[in-house]
Amino acid sequence: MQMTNFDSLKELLHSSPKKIAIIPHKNPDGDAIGSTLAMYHYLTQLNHFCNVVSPNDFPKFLKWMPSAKDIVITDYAGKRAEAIIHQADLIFILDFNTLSRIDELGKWVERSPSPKIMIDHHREPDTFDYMYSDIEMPATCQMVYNFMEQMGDLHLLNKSIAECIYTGMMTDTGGFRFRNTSASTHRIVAELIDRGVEVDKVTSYVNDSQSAARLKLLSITLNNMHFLPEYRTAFMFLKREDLLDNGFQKGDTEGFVNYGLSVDNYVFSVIFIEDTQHNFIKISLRSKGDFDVNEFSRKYFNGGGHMNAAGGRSDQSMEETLIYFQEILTNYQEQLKAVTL
Ligand SMILES: [Mn+2]
Repeated sequence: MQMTNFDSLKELLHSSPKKIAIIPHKNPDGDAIGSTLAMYHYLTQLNHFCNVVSPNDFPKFLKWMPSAKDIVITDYAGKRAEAIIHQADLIFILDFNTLSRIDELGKWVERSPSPKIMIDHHREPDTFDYMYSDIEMPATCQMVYNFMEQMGDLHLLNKSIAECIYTGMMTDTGGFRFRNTSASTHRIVAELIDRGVEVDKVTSYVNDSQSAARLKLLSITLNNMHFLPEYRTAFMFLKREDLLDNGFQKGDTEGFVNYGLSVDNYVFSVIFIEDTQHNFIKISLRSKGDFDVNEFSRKYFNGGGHMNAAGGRSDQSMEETLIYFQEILTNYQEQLKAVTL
């Protein structure tokens, strides 16, 4: 376990009540909301005054989570968010590792003299007062469990915490299917079920609350899918007018990119989505095996992430971007062919 300074943090958390701000990354996903709410329910039991402060809103399929309605959303309540950060004695940063990922919230955090605790599984973290960084971990939620264990507080893991941790572990591992799903992932899940998680209920809340808009957009995306068997690659795209015509809301296209990896023997999938407000294209990249999309995206699309999941962007038009992508791909034919599954 790569934790730094955690003995002094243990003392800090078990002394007098403190005001604590807990922050997920922008456009929070299941792991970001799951880990921050789990931490919230844990630290509240230690008698601290906690607030989860998100840079912006989060998708509907996470709104059922215990205390999700109490999350302070900076986009809607900037003054309140700023006051919470300003008054916080401790600041938790979960599921991200650089303050540039939370916009203006990051500036307020930077200005705060209070200790910052980062727990995250992404690469190349900035430096914080307390850090638990491990890129082998499938989800920050799994790290929150380890953190509670390290703090000697697993007896406080109640049903609410278990549901939050389970949600993050399930969503970040694609339903316990990705490579980083480990034996310890399943051991922890077993423990979470013992603490009251109803697997069918959580799965249904997360997966069966899709909007009609999302399914319409999915059908357009699949229609726009291009198959490149010689590269074992699929790519797809969504244009701004398709998004707007179908009542797109944030989060609606989450996970679409994974369909490209469901093609037999394919190892690389990319989706290009025009932003609805600004002139750029958001790119999501997924791979199987040892094809490193983090490196690919860093090199060509100003992004990054993990070995098998990364994001990026393009400031060119959709047509130019798709041509550019297919040109780059020609340099990777051998490498893509060689990926073993
Ligand atoms: Mn995560």
